[in-house]
Amino acid sequence: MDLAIVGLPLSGKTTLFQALAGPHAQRDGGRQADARREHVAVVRTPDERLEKLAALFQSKKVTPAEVRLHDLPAPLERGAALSGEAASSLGQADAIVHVVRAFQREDVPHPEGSVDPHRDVEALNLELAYHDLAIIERRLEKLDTVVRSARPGEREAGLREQQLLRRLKERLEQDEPLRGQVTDESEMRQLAGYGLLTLKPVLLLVNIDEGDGGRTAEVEAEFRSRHPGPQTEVVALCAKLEAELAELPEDETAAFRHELGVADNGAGRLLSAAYRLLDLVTFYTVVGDECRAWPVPKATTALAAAGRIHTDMERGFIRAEVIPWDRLLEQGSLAEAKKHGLLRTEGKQYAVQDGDVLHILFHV
Ligand SMILES: Nc1nc2c(ncn2[C@@H]2O[C@H](COP(=O)(O)OP(=O)(O)OP(=O)(O)O)[C@@H](O)[C@H]2O)c(=O)[nH]1
Ligand SMILES: [Mg+2]
Repeated sequence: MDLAIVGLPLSGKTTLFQALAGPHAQRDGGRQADARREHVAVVRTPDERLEKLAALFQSKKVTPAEVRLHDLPAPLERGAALSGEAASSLGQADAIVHVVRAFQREDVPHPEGSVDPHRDVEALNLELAYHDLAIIERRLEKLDTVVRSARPGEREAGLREQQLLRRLKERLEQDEPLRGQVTDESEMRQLAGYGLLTLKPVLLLVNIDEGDGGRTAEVEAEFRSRHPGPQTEVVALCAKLEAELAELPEDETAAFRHELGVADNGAGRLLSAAYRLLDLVTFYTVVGDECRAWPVPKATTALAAAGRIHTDMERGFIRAEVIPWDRLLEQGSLAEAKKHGLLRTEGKQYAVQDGDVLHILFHV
């Protein structure tokens, strides 16, 4: 999964990036980070289920699901187009993490002169919408020529695309993002290569004050009602605090969180929200001495899941043995689960459920 972090200048993007990726993430190969360039880090998804399974099987290798995070430079000034590099990286992301500043801090001046997160959400949304509008307008211009010079059989497709793009253009002109506007799968495929940013699921990350850790639920509810929309999630956390906690040894952080009144792990909450946003489920495999987590889209079949693991498994698929992770933990071993008839046998079309432990039987 690729998540691109965007936001207005000084909203806390890099701080969030460091909170998620750890304190060393930004020092690409020891060189001091350049704030005007993109930085990428691979983050291991915290996963309690995986850890418990690994402990049960005494796995030597534990492989969690990975998320690639992209810290993108903010546009240089209000209304300036995104840099080509940032736009292309955003265009390839699975979801956008939109960081908005809600923290007060005298020594970090807000570029607009005051802290007003709702205004800032709209400002960045507008910028992304302009970006999409420009893409659509360029494409429509090209299509005009294509349709005029097309042979009769090919004209149809061009006209259909024209219709679709005109509909989307209208939405953008009304300041509406494209998210949720395209439900037809073939239309979605048609648009896939265009890098339309407001079409992507978005996670609104409200960067709150250190002292507001106890108010996260309230802040999230407020932003959800002020910025509703399909494929939108809201998470409130204090990026600076989370970045500081990420530097501490893990066994010390729980006590600190308790003391500060910030209950859960902010990075974990953000990543869970991203999984929900993208409608992903996670299945597990235990093979040899490796225990591994695999995120896949909801409704993925056992056959496709096998293909994720290895193409040979998909080609030679015979059947899958399946058990929910917590059932397996209760039973203590696969043999015990089998004895009690809890290890189910499923075929190619079985829709993999969140938390399933899969054992794929296949021939090569
Ligand atoms: N008090 C407080 N300060 C924060 C928080 N998040 C970020 N900051 C501070 O705000 C300043 C800017 O943070 P950055 O993470 O560099 O912001 P950015 O969005 O990456 O900035 P640009 O890349 O320059 O656009 C830094 O001094 C941070 O320490 C927060 O949650 N609370
Ligand atoms: Mg930055």
